[in-house]
Amino acid sequence: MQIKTITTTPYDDQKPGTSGLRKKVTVFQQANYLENFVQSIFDSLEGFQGQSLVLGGDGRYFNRQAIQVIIKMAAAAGFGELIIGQGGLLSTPAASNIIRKYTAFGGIILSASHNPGGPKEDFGIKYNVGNGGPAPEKITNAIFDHTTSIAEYKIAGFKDVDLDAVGSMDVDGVTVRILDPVADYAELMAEIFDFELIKNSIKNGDLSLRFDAMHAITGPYAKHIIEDILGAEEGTVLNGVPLEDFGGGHPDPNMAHAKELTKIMFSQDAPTFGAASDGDGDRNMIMGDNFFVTPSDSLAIMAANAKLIPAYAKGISGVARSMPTSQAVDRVAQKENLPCYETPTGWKFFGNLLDADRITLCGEESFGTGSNHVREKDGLWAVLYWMNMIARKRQPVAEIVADHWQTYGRDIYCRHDYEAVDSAIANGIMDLLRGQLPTLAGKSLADNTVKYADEFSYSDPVDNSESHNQGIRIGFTNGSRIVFRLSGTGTVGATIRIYLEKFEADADKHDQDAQQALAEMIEIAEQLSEVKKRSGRTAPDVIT
Ligand code: VG1
Ligand code: CO
Repeated sequence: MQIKTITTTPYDDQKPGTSGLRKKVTVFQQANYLENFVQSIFDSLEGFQGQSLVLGGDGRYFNRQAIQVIIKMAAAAGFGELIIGQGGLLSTPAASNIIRKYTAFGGIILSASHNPGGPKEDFGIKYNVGNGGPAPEKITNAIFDHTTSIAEYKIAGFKDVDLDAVGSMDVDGVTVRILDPVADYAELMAEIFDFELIKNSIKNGDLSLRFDAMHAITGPYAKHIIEDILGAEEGTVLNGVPLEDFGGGHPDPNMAHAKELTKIMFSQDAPTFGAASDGDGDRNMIMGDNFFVTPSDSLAIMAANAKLIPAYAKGISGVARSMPTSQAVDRVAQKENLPCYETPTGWKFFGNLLDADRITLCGEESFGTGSNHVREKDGLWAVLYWMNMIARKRQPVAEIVADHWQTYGRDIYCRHDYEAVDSAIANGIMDLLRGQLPTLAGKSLADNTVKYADEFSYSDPVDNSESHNQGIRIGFTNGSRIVFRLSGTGTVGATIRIYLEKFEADADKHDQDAQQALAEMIEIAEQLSEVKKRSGRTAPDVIT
């Protein structure tokens, strides 16, 4: 194999965020930008000579070009085999599954997830380790260190590889294996869920549904599983053709961005079940007939009903949620006597807990839910979980949720995002909050007394690694809570996220609108942070 060594100079902005390195496509198109980062990944790893590397992405603009570069660099670095999704496509959970199933050394996933795509929009890259999950901070920090001093990279001299023909080929001594991106994933789903039951529910009309793939990666997965295997009629999957720019939309499955689905689900003749997934297929939104399920409630309801799903029928070992996720799942864990962990935002923090079998299910408020079947959150899996649950319970979604609240109480929840705020202003807001933390405990704000006010730190119970500055949280004696964080996935300025929640035990008050029920918390949040005042905004950009 002819290997070229190319001299390069460092870029100073290659620090991976919550989920890999995300930048504008134009940033990635700068000379050696992608190459520097990829070489830095390889330089941070040891023992991969002759091993397999999984490669795939969500199909957004720049996916194909990037994959060709990575193939040649991985070959030059000494990987023995490259396992690639046909057309360079793999959903994030499917990539995780393939890493595990074929015992690959790791994988590189190309995606900026829910961020828009296209020549002027976002691209992203992240490294996943051998358990199939996102690299832990120890590795992402090492990658960043390498990017700051990189002086050269190595790349093989062979021609571009044909990504479209399934099969194995030898390219200058490296095996390149192109896989059907859907087959292994569909097989895994069939092992987890009761497909016969779901199929019958669809057939007899108990379960009618729409799935919005948002012109992103889950299109082919959902079409194959929901339409071909489970027999839902053609057209059940909306926007099922992946496009490089997601049709100009924002592939984020929430009511603000999945407009077509939301309109259908809030219409007079809505189906019984509606769902959507994001750019790379790891997020999910769950809806019923004229009803929206918050991701935090969804996680709690899934945990409470795990025994209805074949793969979890024997019980689950524990649950985990990211810190800003509502405490709804904690109530289920308490009742069922299960361990419950609170981790920083980002899926990489669940990996050790899943590997050690301390938890089986986990989730985040940001429309992410998953289990020990892979090491990423999994959008379609969550959708199939709900379909299996509905088929067993034979109840409308709204009733399943109301029953759950009746048993556990309702954690009324919402998140306000202020996007593309000037970074200096956003940092000023966080500093203002930080400065107040020592004085807040015991204080009364409106009718609420502050119980604690701190900045969240996490100590991983499996490997004892520490993560600091993971969000500012203010808890009240009545169980209400406000959390403030800066996003680690945005690419323009800073995004401020405010997470608000309030516990309501009284079933007569469960039917409230979240914004109204949380009005007092929203006001306290502004009083403490001055987000509107300092950013000059009158309202959040997105409310979920
Ligand atoms: C956001 C979410 C976080 C999620 C991350 C990756 O991060 O809040 O919960 O894990 O996106 O999701 P941040 O730092 O912007 O708040 V995905 O579907 O974009 O890979
Ligand atoms: Co995603």
